[in-house]
Amino acid sequence: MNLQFLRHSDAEIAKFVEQEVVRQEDGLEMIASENIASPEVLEALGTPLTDKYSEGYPGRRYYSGNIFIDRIELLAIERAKKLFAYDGHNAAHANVQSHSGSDANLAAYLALMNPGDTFLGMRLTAGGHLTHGHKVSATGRIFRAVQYGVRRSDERIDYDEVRYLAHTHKPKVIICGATAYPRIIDFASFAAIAREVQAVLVADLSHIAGLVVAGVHPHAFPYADVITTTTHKTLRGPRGAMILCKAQYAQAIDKSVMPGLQGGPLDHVIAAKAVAFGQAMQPAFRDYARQIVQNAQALARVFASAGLRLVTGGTDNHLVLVDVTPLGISGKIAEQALEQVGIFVNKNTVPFDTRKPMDPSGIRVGTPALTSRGMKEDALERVAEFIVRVLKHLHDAAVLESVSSEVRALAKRYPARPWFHL
Ligand code: DSN
Repeated sequence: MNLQFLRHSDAEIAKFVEQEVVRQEDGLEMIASENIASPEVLEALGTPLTDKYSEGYPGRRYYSGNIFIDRIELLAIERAKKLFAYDGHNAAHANVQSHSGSDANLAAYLALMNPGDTFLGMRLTAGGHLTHGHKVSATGRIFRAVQYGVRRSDERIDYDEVRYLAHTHKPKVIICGATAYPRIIDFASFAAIAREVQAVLVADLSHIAGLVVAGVHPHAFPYADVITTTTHKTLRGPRGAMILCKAQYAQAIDKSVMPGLQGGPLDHVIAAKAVAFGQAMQPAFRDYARQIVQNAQALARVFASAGLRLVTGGTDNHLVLVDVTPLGISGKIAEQALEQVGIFVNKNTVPFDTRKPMDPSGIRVGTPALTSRGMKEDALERVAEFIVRVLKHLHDAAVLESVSSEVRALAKRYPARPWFHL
């Protein structure tokens, strides 16, 4: 794989693409929502499928010439249903056309609610997502969003609060799932609450889908009525999303995605999703997912023994959320210092944060991409030590320089894309 045509005819873009590839190769990508797609996924993305229009669904298109596109989408659907099988039963329905997680969530809401209806979602500052009802998101403007959070005492989801809010506000939908929550999500408790108030339960698995299908995190089916997920995070596919649901919601979900929200699907992305679903069904993917969690726990151990404050005290999944304010710094300062040495994390609010989202109290540190590079606990312990050294010696140029060269040396030992030739 290389850039032979691009380099020749559009040197400006080619140069920046090359620089970005080198940045990723030389650095340590620890943004919890990022990963490294396989060469097969990238190949599928780079095919002439991008040129095709195929509004509609397999067998029911608004354009001709979709015989092979239909087969690809049907394969993607069948694989998605099998990948999310629970208890020996495939998922009843899959829609693989959503362009992004935000689109998928909006499509699910529009299928299940009318504008003005009430739903319950997790507060962004507690670890939720914008589309779980934040007031600046369309989801918080179109619908009446009521937000739940975590307990002050242990920073874990407050199921008593969820139950109280559900009984008080009688939502049509309850959405669970998070972007910055390091613990297991108890889908059974959410489902029990949803049943008590006759709400539909949507589980947004975007961050943990790879862990769920590998059996490393409890499955959301059969508890959730609808699952939304991106395909590029722990699932390690192309940028995009999908929706799975019980049979009774299938028609409404499909209509909501197209024509409700989208026109033509991205057929090259759907092909790449199918490839990634096939890869995620291989036994090696289970080992990969298990290693993601073991690596995050290795990070957490080193952080904790260095005295850092971890939200909830540790992790059960792919990420660690660190409150850096006890070190006398903010999340933004920590993010910038780590970027300087080639470690990429993101500043993040912590529960009950009193600081602003653009300069919050924490950083979110994830292991999916480094695990894709083949790193195991020993490597992650070293990475954790790098992070601790940087955070504790922010103004010591010698320390930063030495960590920076150690980062590059470690990155070299674990190539991100040995098959990508510049
Ligand atoms: N941007 C994703 C994340 O980083 O969690 C969610 O939208």
